[in-house]
Amino acid sequence: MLEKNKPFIIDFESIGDSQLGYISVAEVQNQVPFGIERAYWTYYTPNEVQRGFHAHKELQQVLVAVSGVIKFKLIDQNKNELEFVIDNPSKGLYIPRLYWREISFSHNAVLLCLASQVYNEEDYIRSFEDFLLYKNV
Ligand code: T46
Repeated sequence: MLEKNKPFIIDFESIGDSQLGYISVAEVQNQVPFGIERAYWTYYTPNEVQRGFHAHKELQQVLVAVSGVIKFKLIDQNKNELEFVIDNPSKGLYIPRLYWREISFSHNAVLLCLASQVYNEEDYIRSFEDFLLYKNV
């Protein structure tokens, strides 16, 4: 059973070789610990810009740096900080619900997000103070 309370790095299988290139696959239950309702991706984020600065009340995600290097600072409601770097398309980062995230990108980064729910602005907590006070029910 995959642990769903803490962020972790997923090592996707790389099928192929350096002469042909590779395929990696994300399947629900094998690598992704939720049903995927939606996929979206961000790109062309300038080097000096950080994204995120929010938490999700319910949304779980697996994030893949399809290209480039992406750095995450994740903070839980007890203010514990974790840092992750995804720098290879064969790796993913699982983020459970209720983690504040701050994200920086290399110039060529494309961030693919596999999400457990459809987009809902009501699911966002965009103030860090509100995040710390949010009652996890
Ligand atoms: C996350 C990190 C890793 C939409 O209109 N539709 C959508 O489907 C989405 C995802 C966003 N938006 C709007 C909402 C905001 O006005 O696009 C704007 C930027 O979205 P967001 O604040 O979610 O962007 P990021 O890059 O800070 O966060 C994204 C994911 O959306 C978010 O869930 O955790 O990547």
